[in-house]
Amino acid sequence: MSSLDTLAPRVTRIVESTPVQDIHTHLYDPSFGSLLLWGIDDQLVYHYLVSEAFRQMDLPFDRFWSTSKTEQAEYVWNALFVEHSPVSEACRGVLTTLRALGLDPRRQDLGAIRRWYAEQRPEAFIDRVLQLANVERVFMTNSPFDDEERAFWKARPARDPRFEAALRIDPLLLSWPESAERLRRWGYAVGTEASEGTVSEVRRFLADWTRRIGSRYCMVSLPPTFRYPADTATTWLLERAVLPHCREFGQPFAMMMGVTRAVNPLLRMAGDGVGRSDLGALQTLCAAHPENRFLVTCLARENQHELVVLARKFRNLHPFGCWWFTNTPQLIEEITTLRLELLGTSFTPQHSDARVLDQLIYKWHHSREILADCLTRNYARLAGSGWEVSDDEIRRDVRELLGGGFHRFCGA
Ligand code: FIX
Ligand code: ZN
Repeated sequence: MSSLDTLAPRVTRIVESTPVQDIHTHLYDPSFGSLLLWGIDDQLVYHYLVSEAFRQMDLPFDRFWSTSKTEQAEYVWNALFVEHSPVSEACRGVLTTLRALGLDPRRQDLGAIRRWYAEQRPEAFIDRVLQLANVERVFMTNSPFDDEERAFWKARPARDPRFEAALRIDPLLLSWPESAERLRRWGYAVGTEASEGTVSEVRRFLADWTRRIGSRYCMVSLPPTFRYPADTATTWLLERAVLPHCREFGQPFAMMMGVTRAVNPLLRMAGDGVGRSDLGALQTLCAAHPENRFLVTCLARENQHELVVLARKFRNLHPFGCWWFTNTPQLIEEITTLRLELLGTSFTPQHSDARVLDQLIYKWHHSREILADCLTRNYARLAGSGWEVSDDEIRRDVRELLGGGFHRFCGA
């Protein structure tokens, strides 16, 4: 048998056994207690599923929101798993997760699954999930503007080294006058205009939080209307505070581009939508700030090709992940193939965006399967040109894609 006949299983084995650094999630260090979500009900009320469930239910929005989490989970379960086949990616995710945990929703009803979860000890469960997902490190999304989270940080929690911090600053960049007010309340002497004093106080705020939480990078999500440069607070805050801050701390700035918040506010967190971003803004940022490094993901499928082409032009740009509405098998395959063909291995194909610990299992199981397929296809083409890859070379490439490249880009 030639090594080509065994290529697919070799690649699959290596992709499955290589631990991943999950570079963007909404999970929390276990010491944050109730902020770290896990269990069947939290999986079922995941906003991806809630928006799908509403399409199948007549229930008024406020009736749904007025019920407890347990009842909401039952509504979702009935609408998406009992009354219809759970074919969507988010539904299948719940099934992949349960199966990996040894549960069978075809035989065990929701009550039985809940009873199984009630018997799990959190510490052991966290270890088990990380092991099943083969996740080595989880990057959190940490917002000083979130009152609940801020209170935890102020209490100086003992940290779990598997959970890394990342500083989220959407309100700072996107709702400046209101955020200025909050910064003032927290003891930072900022005005609303771009004076020297205000800029240096915003930098002090960023530095304080970066140190307090041990943040590894700074990040924002941006609407499709984002323009740069523009006559906006976002532009001067970026140029004079955020980008200099990232340079001072030697950290990348992550931009998640293309989300329109609250397209349907009745859906609450499930109500955000997508729009095509102006990547001319990103091009200008990369060109004008060569000393800064930009980690970028785009929500719109229509932006993916342009993002990859820009990354060929600017080595201070590192594309990452198949974000949210692009985190579906067909699009992951398309985007990952596009990136491999135009960037080689110099990108990070996926992040999980998990909000519930258990989701790490399905997000990584599904993504690893597709990554292995894409790599196998590319390596087979290489073999056709006379270059057969060795296991060591595959291992090196996969390590790079599952976190090594990200670390180097971060300057670690
Ligand atoms: O802005 C973000 O980080 C998004 O990932 C979230 O806002 C979004 O709700 C989400 O969970 C997407 O996967
Ligand atoms: Zn996210």
